[in-house]
Amino acid sequence: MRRRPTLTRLLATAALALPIALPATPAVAAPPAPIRQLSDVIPAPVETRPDARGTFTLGPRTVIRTAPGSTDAWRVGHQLADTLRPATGYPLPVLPVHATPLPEIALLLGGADARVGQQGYQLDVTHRRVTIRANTAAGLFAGTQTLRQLLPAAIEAAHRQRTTWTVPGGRIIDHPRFAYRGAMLDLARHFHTVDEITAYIDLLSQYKINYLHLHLTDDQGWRIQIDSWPKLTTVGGGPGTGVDGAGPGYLTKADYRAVVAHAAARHITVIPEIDMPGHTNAAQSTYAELNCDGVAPPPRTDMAVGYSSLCIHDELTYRFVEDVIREVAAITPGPFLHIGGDEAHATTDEDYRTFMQRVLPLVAKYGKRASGWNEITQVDPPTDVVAQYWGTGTTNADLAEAAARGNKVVMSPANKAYLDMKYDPTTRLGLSWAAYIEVRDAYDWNPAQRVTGVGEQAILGVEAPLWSETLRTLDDIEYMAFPRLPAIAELGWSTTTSHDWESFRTRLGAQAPRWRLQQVDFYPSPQVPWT
Ligand code: TNX
Repeated sequence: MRRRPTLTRLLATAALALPIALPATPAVAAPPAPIRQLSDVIPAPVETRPDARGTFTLGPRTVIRTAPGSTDAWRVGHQLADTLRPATGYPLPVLPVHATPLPEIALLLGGADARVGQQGYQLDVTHRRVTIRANTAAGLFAGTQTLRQLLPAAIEAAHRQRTTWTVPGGRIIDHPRFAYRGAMLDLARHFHTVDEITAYIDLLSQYKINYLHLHLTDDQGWRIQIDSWPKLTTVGGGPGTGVDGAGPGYLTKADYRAVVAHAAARHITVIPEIDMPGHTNAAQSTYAELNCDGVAPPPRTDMAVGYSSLCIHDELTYRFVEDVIREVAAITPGPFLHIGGDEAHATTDEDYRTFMQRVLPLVAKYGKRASGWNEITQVDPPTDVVAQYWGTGTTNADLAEAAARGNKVVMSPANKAYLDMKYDPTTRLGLSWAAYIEVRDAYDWNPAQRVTGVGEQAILGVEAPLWSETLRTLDDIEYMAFPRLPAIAELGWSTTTSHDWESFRTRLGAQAPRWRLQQVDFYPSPQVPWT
Protein backbone atom coordinates (compact mmCIF):
# COMPACT_ATOMS: atom_id res chain seq x y z
CA MET A 1 0.00 0.00 0.00
CA ARG A 2 1.33 3.43 -0.97
CA ARG A 3 1.55 5.84 1.94
CA ARG A 4 0.02 9.15 1.13
CA PRO A 5 1.79 12.24 2.52
CA THR A 6 -0.15 13.67 5.44
CA LEU A 7 -1.01 17.33 5.56
CA THR A 8 1.21 17.71 8.63
CA ARG A 9 4.16 16.31 6.73
CA LEU A 10 3.50 18.57 3.75
CA LEU A 11 3.32 21.60 6.02
CA ALA A 12 6.54 20.63 7.80
CA THR A 13 8.28 20.38 4.41
CA ALA A 14 6.87 23.75 3.43
CA ALA A 15 8.07 25.28 6.71
CA LEU A 16 11.64 24.28 5.93
CA ALA A 17 11.42 25.97 2.56
CA LEU A 18 9.78 29.14 3.79
CA PRO A 19 11.61 32.04 5.44
CA ILE A 20 8.87 32.52 8.01
CA ALA A 21 7.99 30.06 10.76
CA LEU A 22 4.60 28.41 10.67
CA PRO A 23 2.63 28.05 13.89
CA ALA A 24 3.51 24.85 15.72
CA THR A 25 -0.03 23.58 15.36
CA PRO A 26 -0.91 23.41 11.69
CA ALA A 27 -4.26 24.83 10.73
CA VAL A 28 -5.80 21.42 10.16
CA ALA A 29 -9.08 20.54 11.73
CA ALA A 30 -8.38 18.19 14.62
CA PRO A 31 -10.24 14.90 14.44
CA PRO A 32 -13.56 15.38 16.22
CA ALA A 33 -13.50 14.53 19.90
CA PRO A 34 -15.18 11.20 20.58
CA ILE A 35 -18.85 11.90 20.74
CA ARG A 36 -19.62 8.50 22.08
CA GLN A 37 -20.20 8.31 25.81
CA LEU A 38 -19.85 5.34 28.11
CA SER A 39 -23.62 5.27 28.42
CA ASP A 40 -24.27 5.10 24.63
CA VAL A 41 -24.85 1.36 24.83
CA ILE A 42 -27.85 -0.95 24.33
CA PRO A 43 -28.87 -2.42 26.73
CA ALA A 44 -28.20 0.56 29.00
CA PRO A 45 -25.49 -0.34 31.54
CA VAL A 46 -26.31 -0.26 35.25
CA GLU A 47 -23.63 2.25 36.22
CA THR A 48 -21.28 4.43 34.16
CA ARG A 49 -18.62 6.77 35.54
CA PRO A 50 -17.04 8.68 32.65
CA ASP A 51 -13.48 9.95 32.97
CA ALA A 52 -12.61 12.38 30.21
CA ARG A 53 -8.85 11.94 30.81
CA GLY A 54 -8.98 8.24 30.13
CA THR A 55 -9.68 7.89 26.41
CA PHE A 56 -8.10 4.69 25.07
CA THR A 57 -7.04 4.44 21.47
CA LEU A 58 -6.85 1.05 19.82
CA GLY A 59 -3.69 1.01 17.73
CA PRO A 60 -1.43 -1.22 15.68
CA ARG A 61 0.52 -2.24 18.83
CA THR A 62 -2.53 -3.09 20.94
CA VAL A 63 -2.58 -6.62 22.32
CA ILE A 64 -5.42 -8.61 23.87
CA ARG A 65 -4.47 -10.34 27.10
CA THR A 66 -6.57 -12.98 28.78
CA ALA A 67 -6.66 -14.67 32.15
CA PRO A 68 -4.02 -17.39 32.16
CA GLY A 69 -5.29 -20.94 32.40
CA SER A 70 -8.81 -20.15 31.29
CA THR A 71 -9.64 -21.49 27.86
CA ASP A 72 -13.03 -19.76 28.16
CA ALA A 73 -11.43 -16.35 28.61
CA TRP A 74 -8.90 -17.14 25.88
CA ARG A 75 -11.76 -17.96 23.57
CA VAL A 76 -13.53 -14.67 24.33
CA GLY A 77 -10.22 -12.93 23.61
CA HIS A 78 -9.98 -14.57 20.21
CA GLN A 79 -13.59 -13.73 19.40
CA LEU A 80 -12.90 -10.11 20.31
CA ALA A 81 -9.79 -10.10 18.11
CA ASP A 82 -11.80 -11.59 15.23
CA THR A 83 -14.39 -8.84 15.66
CA LEU A 84 -11.87 -6.01 15.77
CA ARG A 85 -9.37 -7.09 13.08
CA PRO A 86 -11.26 -6.60 9.80
CA ALA A 87 -12.03 -2.90 10.27
CA THR A 88 -8.81 -1.93 12.10
CA GLY A 89 -6.41 -4.07 10.11
CA TYR A 90 -4.37 -4.47 13.34
CA PRO A 91 -2.85 -7.83 14.31
CA LEU A 92 -4.29 -7.77 17.88
CA PRO A 93 -2.45 -10.86 19.12
CA VAL A 94 -4.08 -12.72 22.01
CA LEU A 95 -1.53 -13.35 24.77
CA PRO A 96 -1.53 -14.60 28.35
CA VAL A 97 -1.66 -11.85 30.95
CA HIS A 98 1.54 -10.45 32.39
CA ALA A 99 2.80 -6.96 33.01
CA THR A 100 3.45 -5.16 29.76
CA PRO A 101 4.15 -1.66 28.61
CA LEU A 102 2.06 -2.27 25.50
CA PRO A 103 -1.42 -0.81 25.16
CA GLU A 104 -3.78 -3.64 25.90
CA ILE A 105 -7.28 -4.93 26.27
CA ALA A 106 -7.21 -7.27 29.25
CA LEU A 107 -9.93 -9.88 29.89
CA LEU A 108 -9.67 -11.05 33.50
CA LEU A 109 -11.63 -13.54 35.56
CA GLY A 110 -12.25 -12.31 39.11
CA GLY A 111 -11.54 -9.00 40.76
CA ALA A 112 -14.72 -7.31 39.56
CA ASP A 113 -17.17 -5.35 41.68
CA ALA A 114 -19.27 -7.80 43.72
CA ARG A 115 -22.47 -6.68 41.98
CA VAL A 116 -21.54 -8.12 38.58
CA GLY A 117 -22.59 -11.66 39.60
CA GLN A 118 -22.56 -14.52 37.11
CA GLN A 119 -23.48 -12.64 33.94
CA GLY A 120 -22.20 -9.11 34.48
CA TYR A 121 -18.83 -7.41 34.08
CA GLN A 122 -16.79 -4.40 35.05
CA LEU A 123 -15.18 -2.39 32.25
CA ASP A 124 -12.39 0.10 32.97
CA VAL A 125 -11.04 2.35 30.26
CA THR A 126 -7.88 4.36 30.85
CA HIS A 127 -5.42 5.98 28.49
CA ARG A 128 -3.22 2.85 28.67
CA ARG A 129 -5.64 -0.03 28.74
CA VAL A 130 -9.12 -1.42 28.63
CA THR A 131 -9.79 -3.97 31.37
CA ILE A 132 -12.84 -6.20 31.45
CA ARG A 133 -13.30 -8.15 34.66
CA ALA A 134 -16.00 -10.77 35.25
CA ASN A 135 -16.63 -13.94 37.22
CA THR A 136 -17.50 -16.01 34.15
CA ALA A 137 -16.70 -16.19 30.46
CA ALA A 138 -20.31 -15.15 29.82
CA GLY A 139 -19.64 -11.96 31.76
CA LEU A 140 -16.44 -11.31 29.82
CA PHE A 141 -18.31 -11.87 26.57
CA ALA A 142 -21.00 -9.39 27.63
CA GLY A 143 -18.25 -6.88 28.41
CA THR A 144 -16.73 -7.31 24.95
CA GLN A 145 -20.11 -6.59 23.36
CA THR A 146 -20.23 -3.33 25.33
CA LEU A 147 -16.68 -2.49 24.22
CA ARG A 148 -17.70 -3.10 20.62
CA GLN A 149 -20.48 -0.52 20.90
CA LEU A 150 -18.10 1.99 22.53
CA LEU A 151 -15.81 1.89 19.49
CA PRO A 152 -16.71 3.90 16.38
CA ALA A 153 -19.46 2.32 14.27
CA ALA A 154 -16.88 1.70 11.55
CA ILE A 155 -15.63 -1.21 13.68
CA GLU A 156 -18.45 -3.27 12.11
CA ALA A 157 -17.02 -2.86 8.60
CA ALA A 158 -15.78 -5.98 6.86
CA HIS A 159 -12.80 -4.11 5.40
CA ARG A 160 -10.16 -1.80 6.73
CA GLN A 161 -11.40 1.68 7.67
CA ARG A 162 -9.33 4.81 8.28
CA THR A 163 -10.47 6.28 11.54
CA THR A 164 -9.24 6.77 15.09
CA TRP A 165 -10.36 3.85 17.19
CA THR A 166 -11.12 5.60 20.47
CA VAL A 167 -12.96 4.24 23.47
CA PRO A 168 -14.34 6.81 25.98
CA GLY A 169 -12.62 6.65 29.38
CA GLY A 170 -14.14 5.66 32.70
CA ARG A 171 -15.79 2.71 34.41
CA ILE A 172 -18.88 0.64 33.73
CA ILE A 173 -20.35 -1.77 36.25
CA ASP A 174 -23.04 -3.82 34.61
CA HIS A 175 -25.23 -6.83 35.28
CA PRO A 176 -28.66 -8.02 34.11
CA ARG A 177 -31.99 -7.37 35.78
CA PHE A 178 -33.24 -10.80 34.65
CA ALA A 179 -31.26 -14.03 34.25
CA TYR A 180 -33.20 -14.93 31.09
CA ARG A 181 -33.24 -12.74 28.00
CA GLY A 182 -34.62 -14.71 25.10
CA ALA A 183 -35.49 -14.62 21.44
CA MET A 184 -37.61 -17.22 19.64
CA LEU A 185 -37.50 -18.21 16.01
CA ASP A 186 -40.26 -20.26 14.36
CA LEU A 187 -38.78 -22.82 11.96
CA ALA A 188 -42.08 -24.62 11.44
CA ARG A 189 -44.16 -22.14 9.41
CA HIS A 190 -41.18 -21.40 7.20
CA PHE A 191 -37.97 -23.28 7.68
CA HIS A 192 -34.80 -21.21 8.23
CA THR A 193 -31.41 -22.66 7.40
CA VAL A 194 -28.43 -23.08 9.71
CA ASP A 195 -26.78 -20.07 8.06
CA GLU A 196 -29.85 -17.92 8.70
CA ILE A 197 -30.17 -19.08 12.30
CA THR A 198 -26.49 -18.50 13.05
CA ALA A 199 -26.63 -15.04 11.43
CA TYR A 200 -29.53 -14.23 13.74
CA ILE A 201 -27.59 -15.57 16.72
CA ASP A 202 -24.72 -13.21 15.87
CA LEU A 203 -27.09 -10.25 15.97
CA LEU A 204 -28.77 -11.40 19.20
CA SER A 205 -25.47 -11.81 20.99
CA GLN A 206 -24.62 -8.12 20.46
CA TYR A 207 -27.55 -7.19 22.69
CA LYS A 208 -26.78 -9.65 25.51
CA ILE A 209 -29.59 -12.08 24.62
CA ASN A 210 -28.71 -15.39 26.30
CA TYR A 211 -31.46 -17.83 25.24
CA LEU A 212 -32.59 -18.83 21.76
CA HIS A 213 -35.89 -20.72 21.73
CA LEU A 214 -36.44 -22.69 18.50
CA HIS A 215 -40.06 -23.48 17.65
CA LEU A 216 -39.29 -26.73 15.83
CA THR A 217 -42.68 -28.31 15.15
CA ASP A 218 -46.15 -27.15 14.28
CA ASP A 219 -49.14 -27.98 12.10
CA GLN A 220 -47.34 -26.89 8.92
CA GLY A 221 -44.01 -28.60 9.40
CA TRP A 222 -41.68 -30.76 11.52
CA ARG A 223 -38.11 -29.43 11.49
CA ILE A 224 -35.93 -31.65 13.67
CA GLN A 225 -34.59 -35.10 12.83
CA ILE A 226 -35.97 -37.87 15.06
CA ASP A 227 -34.30 -41.20 14.25
CA SER A 228 -37.06 -43.38 15.69
CA TRP A 229 -39.73 -41.61 13.60
CA PRO A 230 -37.77 -40.82 10.43
CA LYS A 231 -40.66 -39.67 8.24
CA LEU A 232 -41.31 -36.71 10.55
CA THR A 233 -38.67 -34.76 8.66
CA THR A 234 -38.65 -36.36 5.21
CA VAL A 235 -42.44 -36.10 4.96
CA GLY A 236 -43.47 -33.73 7.78
CA GLY A 237 -40.64 -31.35 6.90
CA GLY A 238 -40.38 -32.33 3.25
CA PRO A 239 -41.30 -30.63 -0.01
CA GLY A 240 -44.55 -28.70 0.09
CA THR A 241 -44.50 -28.08 3.86
CA GLY A 242 -44.74 -24.72 5.58
CA VAL A 243 -47.24 -21.95 5.05
CA ASP A 244 -48.42 -22.02 1.41
CA GLY A 245 -46.10 -25.00 0.97
CA ALA A 246 -43.25 -22.52 0.67
CA GLY A 247 -41.16 -23.37 3.72
CA PRO A 248 -39.80 -26.92 3.44
CA GLY A 249 -36.67 -28.13 5.20
CA TYR A 250 -35.43 -29.44 8.51
CA LEU A 251 -32.43 -29.57 10.79
CA THR A 252 -30.52 -32.82 10.90
CA LYS A 253 -29.11 -33.63 14.31
CA ALA A 254 -25.72 -32.46 13.01
CA ASP A 255 -27.31 -29.17 11.91
CA TYR A 256 -28.95 -28.74 15.29
CA ARG A 257 -25.66 -29.45 17.07
CA ALA A 258 -23.96 -26.85 14.87
CA VAL A 259 -26.58 -24.28 15.84
CA VAL A 260 -26.22 -25.18 19.52
CA ALA A 261 -22.42 -24.85 19.31
CA HIS A 262 -22.56 -21.54 17.45
CA ALA A 263 -24.95 -20.20 20.08
CA ALA A 264 -22.89 -21.57 22.99
CA ALA A 265 -19.77 -19.84 21.68
CA ARG A 266 -21.75 -16.60 22.06
CA HIS A 267 -23.04 -17.60 25.50
CA ILE A 268 -26.53 -18.28 24.20
CA THR A 269 -28.39 -21.42 25.31
CA VAL A 270 -30.71 -23.11 22.82
CA ILE A 271 -34.18 -24.19 24.01
CA PRO A 272 -35.89 -26.64 21.65
CA GLU A 273 -39.68 -26.55 21.50
CA ILE A 274 -41.78 -29.53 20.50
CA ASP A 275 -45.32 -28.17 20.53
CA MET A 276 -48.00 -30.56 21.90
CA PRO A 277 -50.70 -31.80 22.31
CA GLY A 278 -51.99 -29.32 19.68
CA HIS A 279 -50.08 -27.80 16.75
CA THR A 280 -49.27 -31.37 15.71
CA ASN A 281 -50.77 -31.78 12.25
CA ALA A 282 -47.38 -32.26 10.56
CA ALA A 283 -46.71 -35.32 12.74
CA GLN A 284 -50.26 -36.64 12.50
CA SER A 285 -50.45 -36.29 8.73
CA THR A 286 -47.14 -38.15 8.48
CA TYR A 287 -47.99 -41.05 10.83
CA ALA A 288 -51.61 -42.23 10.65
CA GLU A 289 -51.19 -44.18 13.90
CA LEU A 290 -50.87 -40.91 15.84
CA ASN A 291 -54.58 -40.23 15.17
CA CYS A 292 -57.42 -41.63 17.30
CA ASP A 293 -59.21 -42.89 14.17
CA GLY A 294 -56.01 -44.20 12.60
CA VAL A 295 -56.53 -42.00 9.57
CA ALA A 296 -53.89 -39.47 8.60
CA PRO A 297 -55.34 -36.01 7.99
CA PRO A 298 -54.10 -34.13 4.92
CA PRO A 299 -51.04 -31.93 5.35
CA ARG A 300 -51.94 -28.31 6.14
CA THR A 301 -50.27 -25.23 4.74
CA ASP A 302 -52.78 -22.60 5.88
CA MET A 303 -52.40 -20.42 8.97
CA ALA A 304 -55.31 -21.76 11.04
CA VAL A 305 -54.60 -22.79 14.64
CA GLY A 306 -56.24 -24.98 17.24
CA TYR A 307 -57.60 -27.86 15.14
CA SER A 308 -55.07 -30.65 15.82
CA SER A 309 -54.59 -32.84 18.88
CA LEU A 310 -52.55 -35.91 19.65
CA CYS A 311 -54.65 -38.88 20.76
CA ILE A 312 -54.66 -38.52 24.54
CA HIS A 313 -55.90 -42.02 25.47
CA ASP A 314 -53.61 -44.05 23.21
CA GLU A 315 -50.40 -45.47 24.64
CA LEU A 316 -48.68 -45.06 21.29
CA THR A 317 -48.93 -41.28 21.77
CA TYR A 318 -46.74 -41.52 24.84
CA ARG A 319 -44.24 -43.81 23.13
CA PHE A 320 -44.00 -41.19 20.37
CA VAL A 321 -43.68 -38.30 22.80
CA GLU A 322 -41.07 -40.12 24.89
CA ASP A 323 -39.02 -40.99 21.81
CA VAL A 324 -39.05 -37.37 20.69
CA ILE A 325 -38.24 -35.96 24.13
CA ARG A 326 -35.44 -38.49 24.63
CA GLU A 327 -33.82 -37.76 21.28
CA VAL A 328 -34.16 -33.98 21.53
CA ALA A 329 -32.92 -33.93 25.14
CA ALA A 330 -29.89 -35.97 24.10
CA ILE A 331 -28.71 -33.30 21.65
CA THR A 332 -29.56 -30.35 23.90
CA PRO A 333 -26.94 -29.37 26.47
CA GLY A 334 -29.08 -26.54 27.92
CA PRO A 335 -31.37 -27.12 30.91
CA PHE A 336 -34.74 -26.37 29.25
CA LEU A 337 -37.04 -28.32 26.95
CA HIS A 338 -40.18 -26.45 25.85
CA ILE A 339 -43.30 -28.57 25.29
CA GLY A 340 -45.56 -25.87 23.86
CA GLY A 341 -49.05 -26.55 25.17
CA ASP A 342 -50.63 -23.50 23.54
CA GLU A 343 -53.96 -23.25 21.75
CA ALA A 344 -54.90 -26.91 22.30
CA HIS A 345 -58.50 -26.12 21.35
CA ALA A 346 -59.08 -29.60 19.93
CA THR A 347 -58.16 -31.20 23.29
CA THR A 348 -60.65 -31.10 26.18
CA ASP A 349 -59.46 -29.49 29.42
CA GLU A 350 -59.54 -32.87 31.12
CA ASP A 351 -57.53 -34.50 28.34
CA TYR A 352 -55.06 -31.61 28.37
CA ARG A 353 -54.46 -32.22 32.07
CA THR A 354 -54.10 -35.97 31.54
CA PHE A 355 -51.61 -35.38 28.75
CA MET A 356 -49.47 -32.87 30.63
CA GLN A 357 -49.42 -35.01 33.76
CA ARG A 358 -47.93 -37.82 31.71
CA VAL A 359 -45.56 -35.73 29.65
CA LEU A 360 -44.08 -33.36 32.26
CA PRO A 361 -42.41 -36.26 34.11
CA LEU A 362 -40.93 -37.46 30.80
CA VAL A 363 -39.11 -34.16 30.41
CA ALA A 364 -37.69 -34.58 33.90
CA LYS A 365 -36.83 -38.24 33.17
CA TYR A 366 -34.46 -37.08 30.42
CA GLY A 367 -32.84 -34.52 32.67
CA LYS A 368 -34.54 -31.39 31.44
CA ARG A 369 -36.61 -28.65 33.02
CA ALA A 370 -39.91 -28.17 31.19
CA SER A 371 -41.18 -24.88 29.92
CA GLY A 372 -44.48 -24.29 28.17
CA TRP A 373 -46.77 -21.53 26.96
CA ASN A 374 -48.89 -20.08 29.76
CA GLU A 375 -51.79 -22.51 29.16
CA ILE A 376 -49.62 -25.06 30.97
CA THR A 377 -50.41 -23.32 34.27
CA GLN A 378 -53.96 -24.73 33.98
CA VAL A 379 -52.66 -28.12 35.12
CA ASP A 380 -50.89 -26.79 38.27
CA PRO A 381 -47.51 -27.99 37.05
CA PRO A 382 -44.60 -28.68 39.43
CA THR A 383 -42.94 -25.43 40.49
CA ASP A 384 -39.81 -25.97 38.42
CA VAL A 385 -41.89 -25.67 35.23
CA VAL A 386 -41.47 -22.31 33.51
CA ALA A 387 -44.55 -20.66 32.01
CA GLN A 388 -44.17 -18.35 29.03
CA TYR A 389 -46.88 -15.68 29.02
CA TRP A 390 -48.05 -14.73 25.54
CA GLY A 391 -51.41 -13.14 26.33
CA THR A 392 -52.36 -9.57 25.57
CA GLY A 393 -54.22 -8.84 28.80
CA THR A 394 -53.05 -7.73 32.21
CA THR A 395 -54.80 -10.44 34.21
CA ASN A 396 -54.47 -14.20 34.07
CA ALA A 397 -55.66 -16.08 37.15
CA ASP A 398 -53.90 -19.38 36.33
CA LEU A 399 -50.61 -17.61 35.75
CA ALA A 400 -50.91 -15.54 38.93
CA GLU A 401 -51.69 -18.69 40.94
CA ALA A 402 -48.72 -20.50 39.44
CA ALA A 403 -46.49 -17.53 40.26
CA ALA A 404 -47.79 -17.59 43.83
CA ARG A 405 -46.93 -21.29 44.07
CA GLY A 406 -43.40 -20.56 42.86
CA ASN A 407 -43.41 -21.20 39.10
CA LYS A 408 -41.19 -18.81 37.17
CA VAL A 409 -42.55 -16.83 34.26
CA VAL A 410 -41.00 -15.67 31.00
CA MET A 411 -42.79 -12.58 29.72
CA SER A 412 -43.66 -12.46 26.01
CA PRO A 413 -46.92 -10.49 25.86
CA ALA A 414 -48.02 -10.71 22.24
CA ASN A 415 -49.01 -7.05 22.02
CA LYS A 416 -45.57 -5.91 23.22
CA ALA A 417 -42.93 -8.55 22.60
CA TYR A 418 -44.10 -10.36 19.45
CA LEU A 419 -41.69 -9.48 16.69
CA ASP A 420 -44.03 -10.88 14.04
CA MET A 421 -46.63 -8.16 14.67
CA LYS A 422 -46.67 -5.40 12.05
CA TYR A 423 -45.23 -2.04 13.06
CA ASP A 424 -48.24 -0.27 11.56
CA PRO A 425 -50.94 -1.08 8.99
CA THR A 426 -48.53 -0.46 6.11
CA THR A 427 -45.92 -3.04 7.17
CA ARG A 428 -45.51 -5.50 4.30
CA LEU A 429 -44.68 -8.48 6.53
CA GLY A 430 -46.16 -9.84 9.71
CA LEU A 431 -49.55 -10.27 11.34
CA SER A 432 -51.67 -7.92 13.40
CA TRP A 433 -53.98 -10.06 15.53
CA ALA A 434 -52.43 -8.90 18.81
CA ALA A 435 -51.51 -5.31 17.94
CA TYR A 436 -49.50 -3.03 15.74
CA ILE A 437 -46.24 -2.70 17.62
CA GLU A 438 -44.14 0.37 16.93
CA VAL A 439 -40.74 0.65 18.58
CA ARG A 440 -42.05 2.67 21.48
CA ASP A 441 -44.78 0.09 22.16
CA ALA A 442 -42.14 -2.64 22.29
CA TYR A 443 -40.04 -0.59 24.71
CA ASP A 444 -42.54 1.12 27.02
CA TRP A 445 -43.71 -1.61 29.37
CA ASN A 446 -42.44 -3.22 32.52
CA PRO A 447 -42.24 -7.05 32.57
CA ALA A 448 -42.81 -7.06 36.35
CA GLN A 449 -45.93 -4.90 36.11
CA ARG A 450 -47.60 -6.51 33.14
CA VAL A 451 -49.80 -9.16 34.74
CA THR A 452 -51.47 -8.70 38.11
CA GLY A 453 -49.90 -11.00 40.69
CA VAL A 454 -46.82 -11.73 38.56
CA GLY A 455 -44.17 -9.44 40.02
CA GLU A 456 -40.40 -9.11 39.86
CA GLN A 457 -39.77 -12.20 42.01
CA ALA A 458 -41.81 -14.46 39.73
CA ILE A 459 -40.14 -13.33 36.55
CA LEU A 460 -37.30 -15.32 35.08
CA GLY A 461 -37.02 -12.92 32.19
CA VAL A 462 -38.36 -11.74 28.86
CA GLU A 463 -38.46 -13.23 25.39
CA ALA A 464 -39.19 -11.81 21.95
CA PRO A 465 -40.86 -14.48 19.78
CA LEU A 466 -40.65 -14.27 16.00
CA TRP A 467 -43.33 -16.39 14.31
CA SER A 468 -42.67 -17.11 10.65
CA GLU A 469 -46.03 -17.38 8.92
CA THR A 470 -45.09 -14.43 6.68
CA LEU A 471 -41.31 -14.59 6.90
CA ARG A 472 -39.06 -16.42 4.47
CA THR A 473 -35.63 -14.85 4.25
CA LEU A 474 -33.04 -13.55 6.68
CA ASP A 475 -33.90 -10.05 5.46
CA ASP A 476 -37.49 -10.68 6.54
CA ILE A 477 -36.30 -11.82 9.97
CA GLU A 478 -34.06 -8.77 10.35
CA TYR A 479 -36.77 -6.35 9.26
CA MET A 480 -39.15 -7.56 11.97
CA ALA A 481 -36.52 -7.97 14.71
CA PHE A 482 -34.73 -4.68 14.18
CA PRO A 483 -35.16 -2.34 15.87
CA ARG A 484 -37.61 -4.01 18.29
CA LEU A 485 -35.35 -6.84 19.46
CA PRO A 486 -32.91 -4.37 21.09
CA ALA A 487 -35.91 -2.84 22.92
CA ILE A 488 -36.83 -6.20 24.45
CA ALA A 489 -33.16 -6.90 25.17
CA GLU A 490 -32.97 -3.66 27.15
CA LEU A 491 -36.12 -4.53 29.12
CA GLY A 492 -34.47 -7.81 30.06
CA TRP A 493 -31.08 -6.41 31.03
CA SER A 494 -31.35 -2.81 32.22
CA THR A 495 -32.74 -1.46 35.49
CA THR A 496 -36.11 0.26 35.62
CA THR A 497 -34.36 3.41 36.87
CA SER A 498 -32.60 3.79 33.50
CA HIS A 499 -35.81 3.17 31.54
CA ASP A 500 -36.27 6.26 29.40
CA TRP A 501 -37.74 6.40 25.92
CA GLU A 502 -35.87 9.58 24.90
CA SER A 503 -32.55 8.07 25.90
CA PHE A 504 -33.38 4.75 24.28
CA ARG A 505 -34.47 6.15 20.95
CA THR A 506 -31.33 8.29 20.73
CA ARG A 507 -29.10 5.30 21.50
CA LEU A 508 -31.11 3.18 19.07
CA GLY A 509 -30.71 5.74 16.31
CA ALA A 510 -26.95 5.59 16.79
CA GLN A 511 -26.98 1.84 16.08
CA ALA A 512 -28.03 2.40 12.47
CA PRO A 513 -24.52 2.92 11.04
CA ARG A 514 -23.52 -0.39 12.62
CA TRP A 515 -26.53 -2.20 11.13
CA ARG A 516 -25.83 -0.71 7.71
CA LEU A 517 -22.27 -2.03 7.84
CA GLN A 518 -23.55 -5.43 9.02
CA GLN A 519 -26.15 -5.29 6.26
CA VAL A 520 -29.01 -5.67 8.69
CA ASP A 521 -32.25 -4.89 6.88
CA PHE A 522 -33.87 -2.88 9.70
CA TYR A 523 -37.18 -1.00 9.73
CA PRO A 524 -36.41 2.74 9.76
CA SER A 525 -39.09 3.67 12.28
CA PRO A 526 -40.17 7.34 12.15
CA GLN A 527 -40.05 7.31 15.95
CA VAL A 528 -36.27 7.06 16.00
CA PRO A 529 -33.67 9.76 15.15
CA TRP A 530 -31.50 7.60 12.88
CA THR A 531 -27.93 8.69 12.34
C1 TNX B 1 -50.16 -17.45 18.24
S1 TNX B 1 -48.40 -17.44 20.48
C2 TNX B 1 -49.48 -18.66 18.32
C3 TNX B 1 -48.69 -19.11 17.18
C4 TNX B 1 -48.80 -18.17 16.02
C5 TNX B 1 -48.74 -16.75 16.50
C6 TNX B 1 -48.71 -15.73 15.41
C7 TNX B 1 -48.69 -18.87 20.51
C8 TNX B 1 -48.25 -19.55 21.69
N1 TNX B 1 -49.34 -19.39 19.47
O1 TNX B 1 -49.11 -20.40 16.83
O2 TNX B 1 -47.73 -18.43 15.17
O3 TNX B 1 -49.85 -16.52 17.31
O4 TNX B 1 -48.55 -14.45 15.89
